[in-house]
Amino acid sequence: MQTTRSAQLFAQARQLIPGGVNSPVRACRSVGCDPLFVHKAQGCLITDVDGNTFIDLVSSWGPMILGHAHPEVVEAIRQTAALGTSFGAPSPLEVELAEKVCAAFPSLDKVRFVNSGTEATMSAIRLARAHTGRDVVVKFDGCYHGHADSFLIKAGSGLLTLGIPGSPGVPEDIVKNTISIPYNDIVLFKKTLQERGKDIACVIVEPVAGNMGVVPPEPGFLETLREETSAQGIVLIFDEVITGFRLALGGAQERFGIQPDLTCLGKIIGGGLPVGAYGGKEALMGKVAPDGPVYQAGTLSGNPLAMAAGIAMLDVLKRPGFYTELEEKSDWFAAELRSIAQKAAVPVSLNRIGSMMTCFFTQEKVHDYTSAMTADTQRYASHYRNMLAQGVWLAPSQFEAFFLSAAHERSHLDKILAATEASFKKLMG
Ligand code: HOZ
Repeated sequence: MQTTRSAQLFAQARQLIPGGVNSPVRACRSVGCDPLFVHKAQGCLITDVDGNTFIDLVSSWGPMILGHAHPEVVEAIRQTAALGTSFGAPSPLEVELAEKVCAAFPSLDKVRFVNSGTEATMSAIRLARAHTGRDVVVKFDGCYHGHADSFLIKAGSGLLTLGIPGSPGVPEDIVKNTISIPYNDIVLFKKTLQERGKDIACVIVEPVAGNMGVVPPEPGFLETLREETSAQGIVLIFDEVITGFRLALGGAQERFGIQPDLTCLGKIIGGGLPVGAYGGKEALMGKVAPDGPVYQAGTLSGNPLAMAAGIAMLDVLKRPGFYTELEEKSDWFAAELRSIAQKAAVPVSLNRIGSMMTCFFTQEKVHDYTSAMTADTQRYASHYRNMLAQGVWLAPSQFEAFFLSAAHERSHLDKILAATEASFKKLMG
């Protein structure tokens, strides 16, 4: 594969941007490659600046559930851009998207739009602290809630990939106010709340973890979080930045039938443009400025282009049969992958829920951070390179999800499966 132009751009980028990238995992270090620079993407295909085209399983880390450059989304952006790209004042599109989001998520009376998932989660915990008058945040090992200080403790995503589950620069006082416990550990969770309940402002969780690879909640886990937090007046926050509009129109909370107090959204609601959101019932959201004292603001919040892209995307997602079709396709694909792994005798543990999945290179059932860490990252790196050479674009880390979209057709999936079979043979040969 010819990668000269990407290599030139990467050399230039490294002089100008830390690590040559604007988000660490993209540097591809854990898979032993240099990044390829993207020229364009259409449907489920992504083309680099050297003209190599790949079947994309990253889907921009989640948002592209319709595939890239979906005509309805692109048209909405085009028409909106002609009217102006930012006003710093309310516009009708914000109301329309807010209506759609609140209709899809019955736990939301109101929603505030921000610019990223990180902004959503950091604003949500501020609100939870103000509401309860308590400081402590409980999170789960390997979950990732963006890069605000409170969350960079035993965090997933890039921190897990780079082996730096904490970060210098986070004040000790913040670390003291964050408790991180193993995902899916109901016993320890209950004990933590018994011991520290009166200090705890909120429990924040990815209802399906997607940043240590995909790790679904075990039966009873989310139910326990809901029961125990309610009993102690603790705010339960679902970080549905990945799962919102991915696992169902109403996200993981619809799928599991559990309503949190606050929900954080991002990715899909912006149709591929930078958006985040947090929302909940009036009792909490009524405390956000200017209705209440909890301050949070942003020049580009509710940006018209992002709102228009989000509206267009949600309108497609609402069409009958969208999620059923995606589910059936994903189910079939995961079953094929499992059977290929079995035939090739590659020890893998495939976690899937809906259209998000991770193929962990381990024999162990992956149910938390510790079991995720048993994955053979070197083997994943070889697999990544094998797949790239065959035209398949995987996440450059063992500890991320891959996402199917409406644009992945049977022919694409067959090619991915054939490439996987060849890669697995090579790994075992
Ligand atoms: N934290 C993102 C994945 N969970 C990576 C974002 C990116 O590098 O674009």
